[in-house]
Amino acid sequence: MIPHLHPAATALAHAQHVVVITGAGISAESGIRTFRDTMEGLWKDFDPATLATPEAFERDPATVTRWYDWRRLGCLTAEPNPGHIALARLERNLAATDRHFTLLTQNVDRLHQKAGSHNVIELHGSIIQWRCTASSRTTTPPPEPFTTFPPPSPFVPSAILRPDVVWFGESLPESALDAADIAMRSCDLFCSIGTSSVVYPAAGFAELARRRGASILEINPNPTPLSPLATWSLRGKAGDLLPALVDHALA
Ligand code: BJW
Repeated sequence: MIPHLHPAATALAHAQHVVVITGAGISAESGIRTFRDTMEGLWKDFDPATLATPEAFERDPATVTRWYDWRRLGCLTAEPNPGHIALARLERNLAATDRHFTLLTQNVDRLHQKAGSHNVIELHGSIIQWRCTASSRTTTPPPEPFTTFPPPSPFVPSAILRPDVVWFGESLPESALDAADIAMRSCDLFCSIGTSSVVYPAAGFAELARRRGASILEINPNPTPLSPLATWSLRGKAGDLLPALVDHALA
């Protein structure tokens, strides 16, 4: 066992309601680029302000949908890594012992579901699903590249599709915010995994959980604004630390 895991693993072993929030870092080991890492972040080549806003989509829907289609195809072919799989295993084990587990994810890649997690709340939507700009109806396009940018809506003639994700300046789905709030009311251990903790409102959840009495565990190779508030900050990759932590807690 990695020695510094011990106190956090003990807390996990005794927790009654574990809430986990994940960010792009947990999918990095599945080959999906993160947003803000200095050397390899997705936005090293693409400016988020240019592409991840409703204004950008209105201005240049072709470029924005090309970028999202390229990422959609990458997510569809990616496989969950040991970090995703460890969280699915933790959920199954807690459920089997009448304890609670809630997974809040900022990721749009659906890899948690592919790994077998069930109680997943998608805070920033999903890139696998697309939405009609006129009717808001959603569809799951086939796993081939789009041939028209922006893709036409199958629901309303002359309308187009956009990715069913949350852009800057847009509200998070109300159902997701409500579910997150309810989970944080009874959570006694809050784990923040692979997120830079800079994008709100998700970045504020750990502080909220802490004020409600939960311990905070962070897993990230780098320090974040959350690190000083965390009860335990484990420095390393989610794909290494999560399986070891869950193994130890469930032993
Ligand atoms: C590893 C690793 C490994 C690497 N293992 N770890 C309060 C204060 C200030 C501003 C605001 C505020 N409230 C709202 C705002 C405005 C805005 C905001 O937060 N701005 C900040 C940037 C300042 N928020 C919003 O607009 C939100 N809407 C909203 O609040 O509506 C109401 C409102 C609007 C306007 C004003 C006020 C209220 C919406 C946010 C939507 C975010 N959308 C995106 C794009 C989704 C679609 C897409 O995929 O393209 O979501 S932005 C992008 O950032 C994406 C991510 O989910 C999100 C978070 O990024 P994440 O996951 O943390 O990734 P990275 O790359 O930042 O970090 C990766 C981490 O992994 C790093 O720390 C690495 O070290 C680590 N790592 N390898 C473990 N192997």
